[in-house]
Amino acid sequence: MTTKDFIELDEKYGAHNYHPLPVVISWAQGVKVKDPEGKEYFDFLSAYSAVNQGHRHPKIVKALVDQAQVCTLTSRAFHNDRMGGFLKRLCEYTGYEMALPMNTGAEAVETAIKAARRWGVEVKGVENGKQEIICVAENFHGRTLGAISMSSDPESTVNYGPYVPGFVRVPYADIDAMAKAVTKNTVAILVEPIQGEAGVCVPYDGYLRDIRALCDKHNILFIADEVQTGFCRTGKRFAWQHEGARPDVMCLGKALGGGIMPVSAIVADHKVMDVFTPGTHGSTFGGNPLASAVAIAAMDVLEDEKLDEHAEKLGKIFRDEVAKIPCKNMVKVRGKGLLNAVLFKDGFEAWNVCLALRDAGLLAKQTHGNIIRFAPPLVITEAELRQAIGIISKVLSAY
Ligand code: IF1
Repeated sequence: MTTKDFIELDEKYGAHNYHPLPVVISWAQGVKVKDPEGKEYFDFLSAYSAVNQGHRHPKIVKALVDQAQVCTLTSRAFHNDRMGGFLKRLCEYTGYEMALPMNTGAEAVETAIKAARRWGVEVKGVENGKQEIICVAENFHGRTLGAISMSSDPESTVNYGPYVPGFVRVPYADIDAMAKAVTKNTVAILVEPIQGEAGVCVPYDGYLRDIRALCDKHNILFIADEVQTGFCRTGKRFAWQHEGARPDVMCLGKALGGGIMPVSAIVADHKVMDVFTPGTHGSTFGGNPLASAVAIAAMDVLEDEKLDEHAEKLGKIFRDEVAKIPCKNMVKVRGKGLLNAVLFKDGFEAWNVCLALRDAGLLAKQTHGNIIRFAPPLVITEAELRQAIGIISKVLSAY
């Protein structure tokens, strides 16, 4: 079967809830992918940062295969001999006391919302049903009803009402608006340290520290959605570390599964996590032995290969070099570590650039029409990065 045949199959039998770039990936290794015709591409999306460790990292594949031959799923009705080691590793890696494992990023966000609402009643003393969570405009926290009820994006919310109440949305990176939105019923403030879907929006330096201070002042939980920014993507293990503003709860996902399994979690200290008691939350697949084994290997790779420092160093090279490209429609390149985006003039059709990049051997995806996100696997070498920048330069110069 050819690329055309595979795309037709998707179109015919799959719900049309996506508009993917017309390319089919049938093989992947490290920073490279191939289509059914054998054409090779640099992967500059990394499954939205779920493949930070590179495609099919041998250590993570080995962990998967070894565990698959022993025990894969138990449910939480019984203990298994892998989950505890995974949660201990995750707590040590993140610097939190406890973790609650789920599967997808959206579930981690839901878990954090539930934790905050319960904490609000049981610890802060807010009346049940009155809890408020402050979120910010142009957020992206997933596709569940809870997550889209925070969203300001018409595409992901239209006709899905009634929405979940209890969210108060304020403008992005506006600490005064955030402070004004605080009431006695505010239980949490939820933000992405760098907004991904919004087009890799980096807030002013000090934004997270300001949120931390606001939360401390009013006894509010600071929840950071690090699903996309976490696990070395921005040049630190977690993006909040750029500002030293430690959240009370982190939502984690994507690269926690090493590009192989959906694995997510929230981490927090006892004071929050102890609100969960038997029967109050859970998931059939959360903490399963296969996911646990994979996640341990995923964190080992990030640490052993120092992918935080590597992302920091290569990100600087990327932004410096791309900023030099003579492209008259390019406004700027922004980002942190290896989470970057090129912003084009208003009304510019970045989709066409993505098609041209594809033809030139590099896969990237536009967001908001005029922004292209560039986020290669963090295992990319400097030589590979420079080669990829060459492709980007050649294509962008023509626009
Ligand atoms: C899609 C974006 C990225 C996330 C943050 C939670 C989740 C995500 C900060 C939910 C998911 C996705 C999902 C994917 C596109 C993608 C995305 F463009 F929409 F914003 F990465 F940039 N918090 N991000 O970024 O995680 O439940 O999907 O595991 O098509 O929905 P999930």
